[in-house]
Amino acid sequence: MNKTIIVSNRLPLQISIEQDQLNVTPSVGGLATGMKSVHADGNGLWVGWTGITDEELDADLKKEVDAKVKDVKCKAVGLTQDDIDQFYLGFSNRTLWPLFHYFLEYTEFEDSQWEAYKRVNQKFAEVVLDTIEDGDTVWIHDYQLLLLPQLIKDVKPEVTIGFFLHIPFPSYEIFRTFPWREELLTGMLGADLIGFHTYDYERHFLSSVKRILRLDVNFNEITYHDRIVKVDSFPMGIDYNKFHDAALEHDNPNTEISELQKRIDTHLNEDGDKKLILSIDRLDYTKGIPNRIRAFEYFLNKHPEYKEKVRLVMLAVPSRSGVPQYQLLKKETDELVGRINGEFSTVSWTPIWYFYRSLPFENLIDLYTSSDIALITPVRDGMNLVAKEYVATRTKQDGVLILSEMAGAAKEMNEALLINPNSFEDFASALKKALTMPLEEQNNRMKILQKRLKRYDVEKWADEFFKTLEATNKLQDVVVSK
Ligand code: GDG
Repeated sequence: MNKTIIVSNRLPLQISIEQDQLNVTPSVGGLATGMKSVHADGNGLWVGWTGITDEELDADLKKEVDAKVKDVKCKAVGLTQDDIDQFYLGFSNRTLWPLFHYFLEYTEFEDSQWEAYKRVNQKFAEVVLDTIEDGDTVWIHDYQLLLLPQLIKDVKPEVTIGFFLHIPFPSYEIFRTFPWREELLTGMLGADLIGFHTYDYERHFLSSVKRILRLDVNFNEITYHDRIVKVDSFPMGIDYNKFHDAALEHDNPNTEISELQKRIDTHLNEDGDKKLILSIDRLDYTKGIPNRIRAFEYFLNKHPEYKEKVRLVMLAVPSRSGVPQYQLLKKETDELVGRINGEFSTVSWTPIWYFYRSLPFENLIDLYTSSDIALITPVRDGMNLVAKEYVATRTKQDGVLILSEMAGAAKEMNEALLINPNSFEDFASALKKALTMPLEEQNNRMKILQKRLKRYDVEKWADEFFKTLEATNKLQDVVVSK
């Protein structure tokens, strides 16, 4: 029986070792939900890193990890601390991440890190090749594994390979600066289907393939050696029902009220017309956090009548703190929040509530359901699922989403207030518009957004990708038999 193998940098598991006791718990992120049906399928397997380096495991513990991981239909790729430093914190997050998000000034081109990237992609290939057979299907995820499709295809031409990129693919003018551009593109072209969140990323990729590799591109099909590689866009959805149902449960008077919710309620009750503006992101320079804080300051100065009437609740989730730019961003954010709170606070009001931590899912729902406005303003973002989650939790169809044009999600969310995240004027007028928007208009916009997100949820996304992958496979049969 043929099987499907999912490959991502991290396995959808949390593994911890406490007092020599090994605990393995599945993590319930969006990707794991989308992959559920594929993975749960009789012969599904997920390949990736466990989050524990080889150095942390002696032979016995490694055996135990492998066994427990196998129980949940996963297979571990062993990575050393040096791999993590060079491949993950290094090439993936200091080269590919900034370059693909148009942060050329942060992009490092280091030969040694490129070597590590190739070495680790090879490690992933070896684990996959160890279990794969002709007729199997592989679905590879994201920018850490761009070389993996070709590494598998070279050895096993009879397997079907799909690749999905979760971040933007930059324009040709940016991509051409990359020293190993041919290798990276040919690495991706090992796949039979390459998926992006938006049509723009797709067309940027096709343009680089045409101009750098000089290959024939016919609409969205690339002729590469004797194969056809299909390229398409699949905007990733969320687990809509999970968020919507959690919000309904939150509204249920019998549900226990969290400490966070009590604090929020106190704030709202102090003065009936206080409004909450929410922002949630990983603390990443692509998310536009300092600019958002400055724009909020600009708004308070431009519209002083909103002082003491609005509060920005900002959740910044710690991320990649081993990379210097992220440490600098943390410092900048702390200073900005401190300065603005120092400048504007009164005895009864702090303009910004700032949380630098990850919150449990229930608290995320507290924040989504309590906020009148979501202010999601990345300077560049592949998709942005937070924007979609906010919409899914608005069970009364009220609330306003202000969304950056630079997020992939903006392409499907025209009913949000779309802004250029570099314009303080755009911020201020969108905030004013959101704060004064009649309920009926909020309802009308929310209804359309919800309908769309409910229909195209994360399972549908995975389904569409898979169906297209299967069809691509049939297309190959036609090409081969011609
Ligand atoms: C990459 C791309 C693309 C956040 N804080 C907490 C928490 N979260 C959850 C959110 C959401 C997820 O994390 C963040 O997803 P995003 O899509 O917003 O952003 P990235 O992490 O940058 O993801 C992005 C995505 O991949 C998928 O392709 O959309 O463009 O950059 O689901 O809910 N969850 C919990 N506590 C938190 O404090 N439990």
